[in-house]
Amino acid sequence: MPSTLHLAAVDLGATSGRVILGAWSKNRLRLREVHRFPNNYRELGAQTYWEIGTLWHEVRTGLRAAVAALPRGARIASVGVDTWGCDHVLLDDAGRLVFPTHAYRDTRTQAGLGHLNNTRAALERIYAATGIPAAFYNTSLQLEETVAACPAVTDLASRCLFLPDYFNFLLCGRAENELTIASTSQLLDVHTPDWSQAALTHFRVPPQWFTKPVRPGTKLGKVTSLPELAGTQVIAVPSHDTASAYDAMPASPDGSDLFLSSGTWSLVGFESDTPLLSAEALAARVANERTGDGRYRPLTNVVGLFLLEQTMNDFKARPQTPAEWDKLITDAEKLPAPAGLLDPADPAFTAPKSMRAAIDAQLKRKKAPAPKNLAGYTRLICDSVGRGHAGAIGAFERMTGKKFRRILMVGGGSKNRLLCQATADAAGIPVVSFSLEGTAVGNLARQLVALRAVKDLATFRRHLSADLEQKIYAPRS
Ligand code: LFR
Repeated sequence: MPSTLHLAAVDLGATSGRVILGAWSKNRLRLREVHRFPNNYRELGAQTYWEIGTLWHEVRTGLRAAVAALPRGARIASVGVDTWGCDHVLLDDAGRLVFPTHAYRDTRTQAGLGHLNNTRAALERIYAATGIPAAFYNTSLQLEETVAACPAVTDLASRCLFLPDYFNFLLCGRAENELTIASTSQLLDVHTPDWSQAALTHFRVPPQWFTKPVRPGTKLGKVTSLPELAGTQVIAVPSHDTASAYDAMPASPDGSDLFLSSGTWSLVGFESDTPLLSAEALAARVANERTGDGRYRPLTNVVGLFLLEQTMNDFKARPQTPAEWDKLITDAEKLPAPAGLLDPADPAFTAPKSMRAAIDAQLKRKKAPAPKNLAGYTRLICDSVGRGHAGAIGAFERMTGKKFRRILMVGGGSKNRLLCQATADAAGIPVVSFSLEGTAVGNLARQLVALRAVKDLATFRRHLSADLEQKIYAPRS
């Protein structure tokens, strides 16, 4: 094996995507972001879609940039792809797309969601079978709507691939469903690494659309579609971005850390050998998604920095540099605590035309004043999301009888000191934030283990924590 191993991580988020070149040498991982691009869903008539062709173009541009950034004579040993959860493509036998790729924020699942939520017995049965609560973005509800709205699709399509599965397929020609992304669908059996017949039947999803999921770490084959990467191995990583982010957490092995991956969504959870399937877990909307090693990651989705991202669009003012971000956060910190906080779970926040107007409407109902400027909204949003984090943590402590000692925070929000402090204050336990591209690091970590450059994930986490910068936010009473 060469003294430095070069690997590429393709990490696609709902608001931006990036390609990162990793260099592993002497038990240290160095990252270089070689390509970053904005991502957004697009409205066409009443529907919202992803621009799949654009995403694939950006993936290829990024991988070429990764090759161009290599030291002379070096090559990229492997590549892994992760994306947000739930979204998927439908293909025919020739690998052609036979249905447009909807974005999970499309409102088409609302009727199905309402129906599932109102049918107590079905809700409980599906939760017992899959460990996933009802949510508008679930693949189950999306496919149920697709088949109902367009029954002929069951003749046209022969295969359903989640987005990372599809990009792997475009890279190397092998079509597989990967376990962690499959576990976001509400169609996977919670007790086995295979599909739930009960859920597939309930949502009327043709079972032949899926194959038994492969485990993260599976080598899928060599890149065939990009001559610059000929010879590079495509590895199925924990291809759900949250699973990769959780893998990168330098957690203490005693299980006393709570994990928080903060981006568009705040994913609050922990690692566990067993799923949480009680009535309380269903009421608290705990999703038992899978970890990279096939265990469980009970977690709650709290609406996260999507609120701030969208509000910034309304103000047409987005900080561009770290100094501008610092100024916004400092201005927000100086303001008095908001009189009332937002309920981030308000369905009006799912995909509003104007987030500012949606926030103002909720405040009006609560008879609370609307902030005057972007700093005011930033303060309100960070304090509200922080309280949302604390609520999720409190529910986990009640359900498990565990007492978490630290909140480990990665992702874009871990750089936002207002949010970190608000979380520590509301939860009453310290937040440890890492300057870490968590998702890309987890993606690369699994490649290193698959290539046998690192023994296992625990070893990787040990190496990683040895050289990580961290910042601790103690709760203020
Ligand atoms: C985060 C994430 C969440 C998932 C949401 C929708 O990027 O993957 O884990 O619930 O997007 O798919």
